[in-house]
Amino acid sequence: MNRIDLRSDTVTQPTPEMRRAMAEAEVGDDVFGEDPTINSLQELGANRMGKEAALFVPSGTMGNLVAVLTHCDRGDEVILGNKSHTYLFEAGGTSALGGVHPYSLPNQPDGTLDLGAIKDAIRTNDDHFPISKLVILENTHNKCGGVPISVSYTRAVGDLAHSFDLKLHIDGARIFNAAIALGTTASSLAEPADSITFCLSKGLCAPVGSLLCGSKAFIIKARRIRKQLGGGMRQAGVLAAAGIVALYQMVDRLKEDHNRAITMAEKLTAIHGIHLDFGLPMTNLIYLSLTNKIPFSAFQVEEILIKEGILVDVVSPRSFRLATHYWIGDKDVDLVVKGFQRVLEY
Ligand code: TLP
Repeated sequence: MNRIDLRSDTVTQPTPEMRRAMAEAEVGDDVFGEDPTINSLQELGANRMGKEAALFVPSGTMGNLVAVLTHCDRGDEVILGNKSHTYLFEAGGTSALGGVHPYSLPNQPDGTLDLGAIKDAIRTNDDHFPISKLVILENTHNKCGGVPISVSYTRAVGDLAHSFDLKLHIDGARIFNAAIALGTTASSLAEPADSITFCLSKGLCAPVGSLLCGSKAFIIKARRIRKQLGGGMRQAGVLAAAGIVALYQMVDRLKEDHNRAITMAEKLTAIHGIHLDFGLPMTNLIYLSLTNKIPFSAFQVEEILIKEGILVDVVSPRSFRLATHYWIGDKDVDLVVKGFQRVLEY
């Protein structure tokens, strides 16, 4: 790769080991449950999350959608954060396709939802109301700066939800980043949840796919819903093979992405006119804004950086998100800092 692509960790390309494993993968028809590589990946993924079973889905978005449609019927309600990916960036799929009503609560700066607000949002039994069925948490929380959500908070939400007969789903697209940042395991973060989605195709570098994990009964139902959505794949073991490599080889090294994000953020914040929106990053996502001393918009800065081969994600007219990942090395960190310096310290 000769450009420095910080737009997302979704841009990561498969490693040489993944490409080899893909070429050599044993495959079968997964709609018949006969793809041995998918079956191995599902077993491995379920194991990593401490759940009974898992389902390979093409994307994190489909994983979350299948989870909501498995937990909820039409007219039910899901309680979730107003900055969550499911609420903001999944094209309203849960309401469009499932008739599931969203009850959004403000995400706190640390990515959490206030426990009292969750309790207040749970509906009483009244014909006027939708039926509260599900709470969704996101870990790490993308729009709250990639912040990891603790085991104790997750447990408190799980206990609250379960005491009212609701379920808890975690959008754990970056759950391994959270686990590494908190010095814990993904399975302890997933333990209070009835279901969790995690992505293989972000920091873990696999080209495609996510796993939805939960109880055996939940996954049997989820499998039928994936089929309804057209997500039943055939010889997709070629994709799952990369996911297996991802789980064995790419998890522990996420620490390097976090360290590079901190270094990059420290150097960027020393540049006149840059403000870190959430302080130093705790994982691999850096959010930064231009102070009002800078006469350019984020779009103008983006355009100049593109000419230098640096790609950033503009998230508002004055701010950016930069994601570090496997394909961003120490030299790239320096080049990015120099790029911003050249543009802003003109
Ligand atoms: N997030 C993407 C964009 O859609 C914003 C990104 O670049 O970060 N949950 C979370 C927390 C996510 O950040 C994403 C992707 C998803 C789910 C959806 O995953 P995919 O892209 O596989 O559908």
